Amino acid sequence: MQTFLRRTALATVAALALGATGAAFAQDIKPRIIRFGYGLNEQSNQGRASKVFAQAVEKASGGKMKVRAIGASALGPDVQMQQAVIGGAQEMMVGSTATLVGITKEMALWDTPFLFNNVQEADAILDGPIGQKIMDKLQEKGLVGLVYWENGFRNLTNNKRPITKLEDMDGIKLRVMQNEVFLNSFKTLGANAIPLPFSELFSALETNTVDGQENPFNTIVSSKFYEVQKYLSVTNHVYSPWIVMASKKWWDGLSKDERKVLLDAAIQSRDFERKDTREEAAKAMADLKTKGMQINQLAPTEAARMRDKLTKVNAQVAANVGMDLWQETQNTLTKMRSK
Ligand code: TK8
Repeated sequence: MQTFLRRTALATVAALALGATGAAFAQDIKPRIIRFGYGLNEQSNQGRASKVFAQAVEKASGGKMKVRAIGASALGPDVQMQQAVIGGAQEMMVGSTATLVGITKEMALWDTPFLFNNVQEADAILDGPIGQKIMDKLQEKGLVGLVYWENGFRNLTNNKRPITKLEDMDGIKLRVMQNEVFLNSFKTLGANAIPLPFSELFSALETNTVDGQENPFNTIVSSKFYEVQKYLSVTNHVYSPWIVMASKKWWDGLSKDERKVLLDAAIQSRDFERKDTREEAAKAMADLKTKGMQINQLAPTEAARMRDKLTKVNAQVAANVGMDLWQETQNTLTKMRSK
């Protein structure tokens, strides 16, 4: 902040000395710096796509806009970054939609267990009118949603036993995201669900504060959970998006051109990210097996039993997001599936 003020003051003095207008001059010498925070490591799908976003912004703006992508929760875990972005202390971030539910209740739609059967369904709904409608709801809360990235289908890891049936969940101390739907889902399945920020997860696993966690293959690889987890059970129990967001306070002060640069770059990063994530996920199981994890696939009959148990969670989601939105989503999915 100090250096920022000093630099601005210097630029103004220099601009006056040269007879240029302060604003035009400042823009010439001082690129707009955009702090873009994320939670995972630099060596992750999230880190790679953040870099793609930063490069695209820099290129399209001719260097006038510079994105500082800051990973590994160095700017704080998702919940803290969301508050900083709302307040304008941080310009942008990418993070979970699950931790946004306290801000925009409609985001809970994405937490519905077994909502999507495959990534094609996820892309179609997220990038279609339903995804847009939910994203637009953020604006009244001080956030501007740009695009959804793929976090992915979540799977369970733990140190107690392979999860082969519903009953295996019994009493497992399972870290969940800070989100009511996840908390209730896993309580309903019999686990001892404990909400924790992602940034505290590795050490919680390492110290046996929790027995397990659930995240997509990619994150189990990039966050090295295989070092502290023995069993991986492929459940695909829910598809999680990430969302790229900007501070509305800050966004409102940008020019039309600057906004277009950011939105175009966000779309470019999204397309890269989904492809990269899917390629990595396809190789991840073999990779994790080599790294010593014991992997099992949840049988469809057991997935069905879990799904049955979770219908009351679905009712809670429907009530949270509103019946109209819930019904519109179910109808759209039904139509897609009948094709
Ligand atoms: C990273 C998180 C992570 C999410 C979680 O900041 O918390 O488990 O899946 O990707 O957003």
